[in-house]
Amino acid sequence: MGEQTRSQFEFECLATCSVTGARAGRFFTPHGIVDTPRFMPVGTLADVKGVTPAQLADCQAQMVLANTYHLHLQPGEAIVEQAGGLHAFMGWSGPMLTDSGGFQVFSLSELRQVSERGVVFRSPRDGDIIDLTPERAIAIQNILGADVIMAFDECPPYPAERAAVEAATARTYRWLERCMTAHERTDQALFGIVQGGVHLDLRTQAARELVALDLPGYAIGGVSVGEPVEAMHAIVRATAPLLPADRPRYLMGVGTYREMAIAIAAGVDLFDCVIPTRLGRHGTALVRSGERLNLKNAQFREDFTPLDPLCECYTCQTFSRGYLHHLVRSREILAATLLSIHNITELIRFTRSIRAAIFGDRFARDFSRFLN
Ligand code: PRF
Ligand code: ZN
Repeated sequence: MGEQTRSQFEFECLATCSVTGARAGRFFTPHGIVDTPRFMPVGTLADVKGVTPAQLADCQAQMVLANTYHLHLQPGEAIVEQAGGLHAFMGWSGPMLTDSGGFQVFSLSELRQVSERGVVFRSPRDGDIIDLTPERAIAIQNILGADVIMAFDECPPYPAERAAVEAATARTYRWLERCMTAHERTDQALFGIVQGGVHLDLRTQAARELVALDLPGYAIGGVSVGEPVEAMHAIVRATAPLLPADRPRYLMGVGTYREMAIAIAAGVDLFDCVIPTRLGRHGTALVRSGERLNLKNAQFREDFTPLDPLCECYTCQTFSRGYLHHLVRSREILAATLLSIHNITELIRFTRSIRAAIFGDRFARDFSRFLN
């Protein structure tokens, strides 16, 4: 990786916890700074479902995700390129990250054939045969133009035979080498992904091999695929500390309070998850107690207090639980928007409050209920 690219994607550690491995930092990208730890909302199809970019900014979102798999199927990267790239296409001028499609092919498509070359599958949209290789996944992400692009990986299912996990992990490494060779843009950072299933020795080995490749950032993949949460905690605790302290660490697809707090304690900086928007579309609000409020419930009909009286989001500043109950019951699309705005704000608030606690060196104490 060239000097120019490295300096464009600097990760600066500003404070560390004296008890855990938690750190507060800043990640520089060509489209702005990400203050870490931070939750990143998911905008699969170049939109965070039901939420405009202006609303996302109000939620304190800094970095937003999109998906290679979905955008390749619809509308296709050529359209995004014609629009001037993903930022211009979707109207988000801040930092962006695209996932490679590796995980989505394995979780969403049928009739897939995996070989050393890549993955061949049938488009769930129109039945077309689609061929995704490490080279192709990088070429598409180079065209989309996000600040951070992800390596094309093989995420083994859970449970799986150890031998199968070993093979997927080794293949993920070989695919990463091909991704690095294919990657052409110096204004995009390619992150490697540690696989290895629930096997800590495979995780350790994969992390060591990836670190030797000197990438600008690293992700822990292959978690939250059905394994017990304790297994995920063990994976994160064993893997994160092996990744370079001067690069961002990203735990893919995780966005629950306890799992984020534990991962931050292990030294993770970035998270993404569809939880806030998916729950929002289903009439559910996340609140800081950890409870999930089902707004459909009759108990909220005459409750004219905000979802969370302490929350600074537009929804809580403007509307009552009773009004949200009415919108959910009436199946109004505004319900999804307002609940998604609140839920995204809430998960970002959680990571921001941890960041503030790290600066005050009170993270281990103030968040001990999540860590023990
Ligand atoms: N790989 C990729 N994207 C992902 C994952 C992965 O393992 C996960 C695992 N939960 C979420 N998103 N490329
Ligand atoms: Zn709110």
